[in-house]
Amino acid sequence: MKRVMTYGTFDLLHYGHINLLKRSKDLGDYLIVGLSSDEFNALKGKKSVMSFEERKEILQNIRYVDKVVKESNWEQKVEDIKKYNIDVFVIGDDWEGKFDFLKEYCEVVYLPRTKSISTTLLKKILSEQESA
Ligand code: C2G
Repeated sequence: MKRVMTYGTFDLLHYGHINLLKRSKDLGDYLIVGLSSDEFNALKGKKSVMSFEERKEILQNIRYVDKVVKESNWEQKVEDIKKYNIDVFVIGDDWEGKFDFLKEYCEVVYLPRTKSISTTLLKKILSEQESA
């Protein structure tokens, strides 16, 4: 049983996220997502439209996702990899190189981001529609 883990905010879930989750699951048999808490998002300089609970509810209903745990800080990845016996850490290549220190504990894979879609773009469209 090959265990894969990824992390993210996954706000306003879109096909770029789904594409990442699908490819992550294809790297093994079991996929855990470390979902950024609202507090950790603030640390990342992000304010999500949907709360942690709402984002968690959506992720838990994605066929590729087997477990959702809370991501509360930058430091928890090593302990998560040990706690959940993770074989592969995977994340989008906007993070290329940033998590190479995890290679000591598991395989590290950076997947190409899906072009032309992002939460930021969706937020922009939503706010333009609101003000229209
Ligand atoms: N993603 C993607 N293509 C997009 C948008 C996002 O492949 N068009 C990927 C990102 O690369 C990331 C995942 O989807 O792997 C979740 O994206 P975000 O919610 O923006 O996550 P991020 O803020 O990058 O959080 O500790 C790591 C951080 O929590 C990652």
